[in-house]
Amino acid sequence: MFKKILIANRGEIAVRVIRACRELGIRSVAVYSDADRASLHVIKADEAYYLGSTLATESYLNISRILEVAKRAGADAIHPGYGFLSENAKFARACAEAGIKFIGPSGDAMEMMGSKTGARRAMEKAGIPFVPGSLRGLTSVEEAERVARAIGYPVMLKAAAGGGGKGMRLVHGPAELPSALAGAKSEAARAFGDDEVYIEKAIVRPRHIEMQILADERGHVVYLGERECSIQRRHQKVLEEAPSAIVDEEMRCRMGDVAVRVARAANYTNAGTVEFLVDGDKNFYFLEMNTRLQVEHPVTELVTGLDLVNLQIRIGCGGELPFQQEDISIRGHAIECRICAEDPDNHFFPSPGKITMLLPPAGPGIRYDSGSYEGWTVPIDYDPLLAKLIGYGSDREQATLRLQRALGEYFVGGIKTNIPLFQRILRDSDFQAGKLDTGYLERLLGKERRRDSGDCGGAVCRARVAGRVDGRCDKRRDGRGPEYGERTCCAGLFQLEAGSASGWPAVRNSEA
Ligand code: MV4
Repeated sequence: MFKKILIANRGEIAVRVIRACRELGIRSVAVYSDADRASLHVIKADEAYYLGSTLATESYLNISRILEVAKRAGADAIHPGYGFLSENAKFARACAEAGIKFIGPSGDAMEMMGSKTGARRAMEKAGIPFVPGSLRGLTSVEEAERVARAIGYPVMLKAAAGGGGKGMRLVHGPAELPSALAGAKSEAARAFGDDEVYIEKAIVRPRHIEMQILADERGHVVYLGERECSIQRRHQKVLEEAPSAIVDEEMRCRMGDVAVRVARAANYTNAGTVEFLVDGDKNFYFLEMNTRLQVEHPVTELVTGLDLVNLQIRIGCGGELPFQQEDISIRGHAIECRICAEDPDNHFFPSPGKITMLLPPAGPGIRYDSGSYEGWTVPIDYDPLLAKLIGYGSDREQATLRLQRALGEYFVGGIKTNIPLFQRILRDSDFQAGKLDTGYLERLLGKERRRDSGDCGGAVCRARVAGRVDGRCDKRRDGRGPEYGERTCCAGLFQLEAGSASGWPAVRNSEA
C-alpha cells in the first residue's frame, strides 16, 4: 500500500481524498495556491505545501511544480481529483516517469477518450452503439451536407477536442449548415487550439445518463450502475441522482455491459464514467468517457455501499477488485445537490466572500461533502462549488424528503448560494414524477421568470414581512439586506428573500 499520497487538487474533493487516505493509514499531502492558504483541505491534510500564485497555471495546473513538491514530500502516489490535471495525459505520463503512481487511467487511455472522433472510431471497432454520424473531422461543407442528409436533420456539429458543449452547434436544416460549420470550427480552434469538427444526428430532448465503471490492473472490469445527470444548466450539472427513474434492471444490465466493453476497448484502468444520451424511446448511445473520478460519485457510493476513492487507491497500487459483478446491487436512492457560491437572482454570477455563519445540514440519510467552513472566505478564482449535499433513502421519495428537510436546516450567511434553487427543483411536479431531460432546468427557470414578471401570487409579499420573524434575518444597519444572508427556511420561519422580487417563491416549509 502507498505510504503517502499527494492530492493535486483543492476544495471538497481534496477533503474527500484525505478522508479515504486516513482510513487506509496513508499520509495525505495537500498543495495550495495563494488564494487557498486557509482552505479546508490545507487544514485537514497531514502535510501541506505551497505551489504558487492563485493563477491555476502557476499552481494546480503546474505539472513540474507539483512533481517537485511530491518528490520533496516523499509521496509515492498522486490523486488528481476532478478538473485541473485529472484528465491530462501528459501529467499521467510525467508522474510515471518520476516514479510516482498516478491514481487513474494510463495516459494512452486518456488520450484515446480525449479525441471524440478517435473514441468514436474505437467504439465502431468494438461494436459499441454511438450516435450516428461521422467518424472523422469534416473536411468540407459538401461533406457535411452529404452526411447530414444521410443521417437526417436535425444534426449536431461538435468539436473533436471538445466535450462540455463548447464548439457545439445544433443545425435544423441544410440552409444553416455552412455558417454553423464555420462557427463551430472557429470556436473549437479558439477554445481547444484544434478546429476538428464532426457531425452527429441530434437526439431531441435527450436524457444524460452515465454509467460508473471500475477496472483493476489485472483485467477485471465492473459497472456500478447509472447516474441520472439531466438536470444541468449551461453544461454544468446541478443535481444528480442514482438510480435513474427510467432505467430498470434489464436496461441497467445492457447499459452496464456496454460501459464495460467501452472500458475494455480503451484498456481502461481505475474509476471511469461512460456517458450516454438516452432518447425518448430509451435507446441509449455512447457519448464520451470521462477518465476521472466525478463530482457526483457520492450518489453511486450511497446506492452501492462502496467507497470509490478507497477502491481507486487500492487499484492504483495494483490491488485486485475485492468483488465481482454479481456481488454488486443497487439499494435505495440518492440525490446530490451541488451547493455553489452563486446568486440565483443575478444570472447565477459567482458570489464570493466571507462565510459569516454556517449551519451545515446533518441527520438521517444526509451526507455533506464540503470544502468550506464558517469564517472562510470563498475565493472568486476557482470553481464556486462550496459543498455537495446528498440525500439517501430507501426510495426516491424518501431521499427527496430528507434532502428538503436538510436544505431547510442548511444556512450559509454572508454570501449568496443556490440553495433556494434546490428547494424549487425538489418540489417541482415534473421532478417528482421523474420527467427529466437536458432541457428541464431551463424550462423550470423560464417558468420562474414568467411568474416573477407578473403576479407574485403572494409568495414574495409574504417574504417581505419575514424579516420580523427572526432577529438574525433583520436588515443590516446599513439597510443593505440581511446581515447573514438569505434564509431558505429553518423550521417555522419564513423563507426570506431580502425584500426583493427574487423569483424564488418564499413559502413555509409546511407548504412545500
Ligand atoms: C448531443 C445532444 C443531442 N444530440 N449530441 C452537450 C455537451 C456534450 N458533452 C454533449 N452534449 C449534447 N450532445 C447529440 N447528438 C445534446 C447534448 C446536450 C447535453 C448533453 C448532456 C447534458 C446536457 C446537455 C445539454 C444540452 C445539450
